[in-house]
Amino acid sequence: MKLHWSPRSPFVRKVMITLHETGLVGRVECVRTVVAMASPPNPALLPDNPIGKIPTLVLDDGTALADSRVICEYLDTLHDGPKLFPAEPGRRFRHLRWQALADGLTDVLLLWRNERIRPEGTQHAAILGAFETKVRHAFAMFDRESDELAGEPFGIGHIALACTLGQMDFRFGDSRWREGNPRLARWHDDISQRPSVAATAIKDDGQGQPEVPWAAGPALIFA
Ligand SMILES: N[C@@H](CCC(=O)N[C@@H](CS)C(=O)NCC(=O)O)C(=O)O
Repeated sequence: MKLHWSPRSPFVRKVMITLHETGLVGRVECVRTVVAMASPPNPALLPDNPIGKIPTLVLDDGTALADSRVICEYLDTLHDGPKLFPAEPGRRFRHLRWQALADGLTDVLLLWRNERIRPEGTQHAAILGAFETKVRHAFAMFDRESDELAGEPFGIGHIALACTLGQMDFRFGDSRWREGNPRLARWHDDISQRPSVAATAIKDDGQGQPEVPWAAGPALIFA
């Protein structure tokens, strides 16, 4: 199988954690595929994914699976270990709900950063304000649910949230989110020790678009 991959994508990271957890990491060839929302789509990716997003997984028969949710669920069918998408409906929908909210929050973080690094005078205050409100509320919700997260056997909900929080640290490193969300911070510290999570920490390899320094955005204190 071939994975359109980047070391700095939170959604690709979900797939990488799943590959480590399921013992399938050796079955996938990772191909560095540069994408950026505000740039022309990568022509090497379009034949496999017409909407130009990563992760995209190309199976050995040529079928291309798009979207981390679909890819992770597919990979979970290929092994006999503990399932990351549990079958029992109560547990399954707990994980799917966390995944939906965490992935949605990651989407907001990507869009928020794009808006924040636009040249001064072209940013939309209403959009910036709405993103900040959503992020604050989502962090508060996950903070309230930290005990439930810690009590639930590891699964896709945890994977998605670990990737969201990793993205927050990667792109909003000075946000001080831990100060206002101490239970979630403890949960994140614990989950970050897990070998699959530690092995897949987001890294910037400098490929593709020049990185806009974070300092270009207005100061953000999220505590
Ligand atoms: N819902 C998708 C989101 C994937 C996504 O937004 N990936 C980003 C990279 S982190 C991307 O490909 N951005 C390029 C673009 O939007 O054109 C998933 O879960 O895989």
